[in-house]
Amino acid sequence: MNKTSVASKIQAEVDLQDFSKVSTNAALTSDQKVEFLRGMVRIRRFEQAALKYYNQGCMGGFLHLYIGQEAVAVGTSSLLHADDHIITAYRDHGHAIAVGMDMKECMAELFGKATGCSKGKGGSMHFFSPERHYWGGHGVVGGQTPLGLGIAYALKYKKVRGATLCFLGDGAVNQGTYHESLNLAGLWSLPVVYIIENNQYSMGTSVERSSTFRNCLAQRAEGYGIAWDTANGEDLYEVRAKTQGAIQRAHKDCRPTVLEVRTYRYYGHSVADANAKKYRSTEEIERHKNFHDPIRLWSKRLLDEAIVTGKLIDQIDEEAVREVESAVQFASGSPPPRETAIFEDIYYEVDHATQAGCSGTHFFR
Ligand SMILES: Cc1ncc(C[n+]2csc(CCOP(=O)(O)OP(=O)(O)O)c2C)c(N)n1
Repeated sequence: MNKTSVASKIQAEVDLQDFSKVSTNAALTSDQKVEFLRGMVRIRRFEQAALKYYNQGCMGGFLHLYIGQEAVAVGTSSLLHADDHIITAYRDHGHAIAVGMDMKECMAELFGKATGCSKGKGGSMHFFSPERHYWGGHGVVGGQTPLGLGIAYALKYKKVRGATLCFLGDGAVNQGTYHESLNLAGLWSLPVVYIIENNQYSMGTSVERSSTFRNCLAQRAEGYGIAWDTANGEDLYEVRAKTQGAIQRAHKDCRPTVLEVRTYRYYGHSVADANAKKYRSTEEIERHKNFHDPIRLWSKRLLDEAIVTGKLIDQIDEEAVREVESAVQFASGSPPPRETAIFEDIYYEVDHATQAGCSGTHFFR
């Protein structure tokens, strides 16, 4: 091989790595790229305010922050089509805002108010918006994985060309329910995309201490006959390119995918996790903040591409801060749920005394 062809091979490899040139990204307009920045900044500002008011005692329950992972929610949800669905775990604020939920209804939910997206009865871990195909916010680790499978099953059953994006953490990949879901997703060929947000820790346990397949969790999908891939969660272009491939597989071939996105959370597992620095060093956290922050990196990219100015970045930030402030005002001024609301929005079935029931045959056969 002569020198020129080696150089062109290297160049080709470099191009392959440049996800800005993948068609899904190449088609982006400048306005869309700026919107992604706005999307990530809005999530971060929302959560910074959530932390402040949680510490002031304005919220009950837990608060799990998504700060550091914003490119995953914004990148993946920017690709959703009208018939696609999304479901996640308890670290759910970022996905909710990314799918277009109003910050006011989200903040009111954190404040436990009747105007919240779950009428103030769900709290931080249970944001829902069925009209936006956002199926929550689930507190049981891995509990959302069979539910996501069920949504994908419904799409196929109803012959709707859609995909379900089901997010889970690196700790949830060791739950039996996830493996049962993967088995059925592969066996029944369902249009589901399992997105593992590998933020490297499940509570205080690092992924190295809790999982086999240490360098790659997604590879386990092979055993279930499912396609898999990995993405760098600090790079919006890469997240989008890889997610796009998975969504296409769901839409065109009705096949599942497992996509592992490497990311990082800056705060503890929840706000209650005051010992976050016991299981990871300050240097590690600072390194991520300084060199791998998705908002910083995206801002720099847009500056380099001359799509934004420093002034515009500041303006986007100020607007987000103002939006959050008015969401806090709305939430604190809203009424709590009525006492009787505790008996509402509960699913139950009455076991009718029918002949079938009496004969011992299951009524819902
Ligand atoms: C079935 C079940 N077991 C244990 C818990 C307690 N728990 C809550 S979060 C969590 C860690 C999950 O970590 P991971 O899936 O990596 O998600 P991350 O917090 O990193 O987003 C555990 C063990 C739970 N909520 N549900």
